[in-house]
Amino acid sequence: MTQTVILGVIGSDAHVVGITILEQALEAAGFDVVNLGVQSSQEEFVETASANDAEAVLVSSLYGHAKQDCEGFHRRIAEADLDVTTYIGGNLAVGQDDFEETRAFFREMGFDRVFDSETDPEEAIDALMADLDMRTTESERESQAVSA
Ligand code: B12
Repeated sequence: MTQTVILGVIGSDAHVVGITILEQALEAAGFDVVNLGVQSSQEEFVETASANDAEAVLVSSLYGHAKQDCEGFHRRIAEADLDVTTYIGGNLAVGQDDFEETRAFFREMGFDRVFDSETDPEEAIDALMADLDMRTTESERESQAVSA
């Protein structure tokens, strides 16, 4: 079964190259990708994920305002009753930061994985395949338990 991934650049950010590369790599890996493009709002991510019954939401941010742009994002996801894996990646803080602090911040916010601007798309795809397979296995186990 094809797995659907929602991809976009959040907030007022207009850096398009990274998500274009990610979109192509994800499609080549067999994912069904809905690319929201740049300057996408939290509502657009959530509504599109819901409308497409997506398995994952991938947020990109380059211009340094990701912390502000993602505030309340996971609350909206919970309110929409979405069961999605969430990743964020790019240049997530202003200037030269300690990336481990940045990663911890976004993990605390609710993102399942946090990627820096050196990320090779294949790294994200490997992680996604592992995470989504794990989710499938868990739900398969649950339905087997129910029918047993
Ligand atoms: C090109 C560019 C622009 C172009 C964008 C053109 C366009 N439409 O795309 C223009 C000139 C418009 C621009 C504008 C600005 N820019 Co600019 N820009 C860049 C630049 C030079 C390259 C970005 C790029 O295309 N990289 C190539 C792609 C392939 O790499 P990438 O975007 O990093 O994406 C990869 C990874 O990050 C990762 N990734 C990204 N997202 C995600 C998401 C997930 C889930 C995952 C897994 C991985 C992932 O995978 C991608 C593929 O490998 C960078 C500097 C740099 N070297 O990165 C600055 C940079 C991003 N820009 C910066 C800034 C500050 C701005 C402006 C605010 C400047 C200003 N004062 O106006 C504006 C913002 C405008 C806006 N509204 O967004 C800063 C951000 C600083 C920060 N975060 O602290 C940077 C880092 C430059 C710098 N060193 O200061 N910019």
